[in-house]
Amino acid sequence: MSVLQRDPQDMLRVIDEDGNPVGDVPDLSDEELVTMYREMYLARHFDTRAVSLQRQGRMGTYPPLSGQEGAQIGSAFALDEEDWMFPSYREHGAALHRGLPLKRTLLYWMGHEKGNRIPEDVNMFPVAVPIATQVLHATGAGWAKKLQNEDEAVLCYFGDGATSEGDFHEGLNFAGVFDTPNVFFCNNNQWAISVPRERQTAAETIAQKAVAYGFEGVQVDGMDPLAVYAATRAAVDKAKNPGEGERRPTLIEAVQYRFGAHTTADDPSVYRDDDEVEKWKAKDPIPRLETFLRETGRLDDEAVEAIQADVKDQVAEAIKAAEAEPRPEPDEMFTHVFAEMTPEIEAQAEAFAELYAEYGDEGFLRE
Ligand SMILES: Cc1ncc(C[n+]2csc(CCOP(=O)(O)OP(=O)(O)O)c2C)c(N)n1
Ligand SMILES: [Mg+2]
Repeated sequence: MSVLQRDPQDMLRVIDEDGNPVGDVPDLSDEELVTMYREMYLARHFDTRAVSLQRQGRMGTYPPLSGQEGAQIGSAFALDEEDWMFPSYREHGAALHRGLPLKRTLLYWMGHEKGNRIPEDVNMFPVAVPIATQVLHATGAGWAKKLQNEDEAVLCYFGDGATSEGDFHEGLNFAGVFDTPNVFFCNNNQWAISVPRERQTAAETIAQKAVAYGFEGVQVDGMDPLAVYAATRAAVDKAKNPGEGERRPTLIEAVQYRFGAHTTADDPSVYRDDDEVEKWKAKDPIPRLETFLRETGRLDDEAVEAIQADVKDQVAEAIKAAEAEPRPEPDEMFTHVFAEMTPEIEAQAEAFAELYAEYGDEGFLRE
């Protein structure tokens, strides 16, 4: 039986909160499992450095991902190279697994337009800040792949808050009707800025919404990277090669928690208790996978130390390279919106140029 053929209320789990196996460990080599751990550790370290850069005034507003590494790396791991990924604004870990250089992610959040330029050989779309809009893009891409007879799956990330948008419903409904090769991956991190999960929907789970669209929905422990991998891999396989009578799309709800603020412009202490944060920190995906790997003889002190040292160097180098880029000119924000400027954007660029000539940086930076 496929891991997808389960009740949407029956959460899939492979390792428990202490790292003990409680389900079928997916068929990954020792090397792949250690790489998964390394990338999760890298995402966490990158995140810690990025928040600290913002606090030092060396970076713009940044959305932290700590707590969500298992969901991001576990799911990205399940994609084949030719598959496509549509991120929201928090998927720095998944993007790094896909091959987006860390420097690009840093540049984007430092305000460089070129940070949003995805290398030709990386099958992912740019960051989507307007909530849930990428769901429509992903469904459209999935439909295109099907019409072109391409054997490719399209995975789309979005949050729990995004499931209240019309775009979510339209994207999933269309995917069901047209049977597109999509994997809809909901990072249910319990909060949409200050709105808690229970104010988002009266439904018991987000996974069960798939039933209304006519395809499978599965709830998975999003802080268990192996469960996330297993569910996503099954969904990717089904998207490309459905069994008799099966629909291609799947909705995965990965239940997890954002440890930090929504973005560096947010103060979560005004809307949630430390007790809640502590409760979820006990489920941290990184020590959990580490324990499993150590206890099954795949990782030891020496290997962990080597990974940690290597990751620190890699992130430090990316920061150095990003900071070495000349500051972007403010008018660059108009240049890359479309391949060619529309008349409206041209008018905005001209108005900006006049104001800039008159007031300079001072005029724009003044409080
Ligand atoms: C269409 C739209 N409405 C409102 C916002 C403002 N906004 C930014 S993030 C956010 C909350 C999103 O929560 P969720 O979907 O749970 O994702 P998370 O940030 O938790 O990863 C909102 C309302 C936006 N970016 N786009
Ligand atoms: Mg959320």
